[in-house]
Amino acid sequence: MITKSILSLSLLALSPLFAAEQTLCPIMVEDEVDPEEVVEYAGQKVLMCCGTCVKAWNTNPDYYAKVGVEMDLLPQIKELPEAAQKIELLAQRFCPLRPDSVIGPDSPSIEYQGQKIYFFKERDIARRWERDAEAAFASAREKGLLPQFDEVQPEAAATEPTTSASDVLELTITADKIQLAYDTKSFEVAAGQKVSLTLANPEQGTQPHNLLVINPGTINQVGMAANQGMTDPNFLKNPVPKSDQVLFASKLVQPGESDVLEFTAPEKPGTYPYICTFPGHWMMMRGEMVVK
Ligand SMILES: [Cu+2]
Repeated sequence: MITKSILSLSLLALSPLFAAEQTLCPIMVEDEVDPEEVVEYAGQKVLMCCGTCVKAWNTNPDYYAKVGVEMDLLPQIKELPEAAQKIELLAQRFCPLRPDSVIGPDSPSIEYQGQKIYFFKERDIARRWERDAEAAFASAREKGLLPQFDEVQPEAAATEPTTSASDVLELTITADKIQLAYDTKSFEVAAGQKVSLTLANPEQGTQPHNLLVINPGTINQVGMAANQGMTDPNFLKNPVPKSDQVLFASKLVQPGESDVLEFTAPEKPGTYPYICTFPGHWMMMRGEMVVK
């Protein structure tokens, strides 16, 4: 027994997975590090692949450290310094022309269709982007490199919490036409506030959906109960599982229809999930009602 545990301990020490060594550059994230290209950060050595990356890092070490940690590229940094923790990362992560190169707030940038686009190299802008900006933009968008242009979620406007519990919070949550998703992933409500929630299913939708507000931490329990009814035609007409965890449930809404669910928010503050319990949908189709 003792021999065995000693053996597995030494295997552990040998395994690169456990050695927590940095192997890839945090800026050109597909390139292996060069032990000569090194910077100090928060008392740790951070390796780069080349001098260009060292320079880029030095324009904003906290920013790149945070990106590197988020991408699991810097295992030697166990905790980011406070300055880095406070930084809000840009929506854009990589250069649209060099998808392996991380950009930062000090990278060269242009205004395009009302948004800022960052590039890894200044000279790429004239040489590669401006030659055919439309094509370059379309290609970068297709690759998901410019998330700052993703549609702004309508939830921001719809989900402002009303200030007083005596007002009715009215909101509409719309199911996606194709994907198993609600357009609103989260909304806030005051404890005990009245809520009038419209669940809309667009005409071009292909699936029926409902919306159940359930007790905190019970998604799997309620979801699995719904899956049980998958082969029961009666259940599928109104797939609300019999469970004490279900607080409020809409009707099953067919494409082109909607249902208004009226209820009073729980008195107990917390995060109450809402899910669609048409069998199979709950895995993806969910959001959170935050009771304050
Ligand atoms: Cu659904």
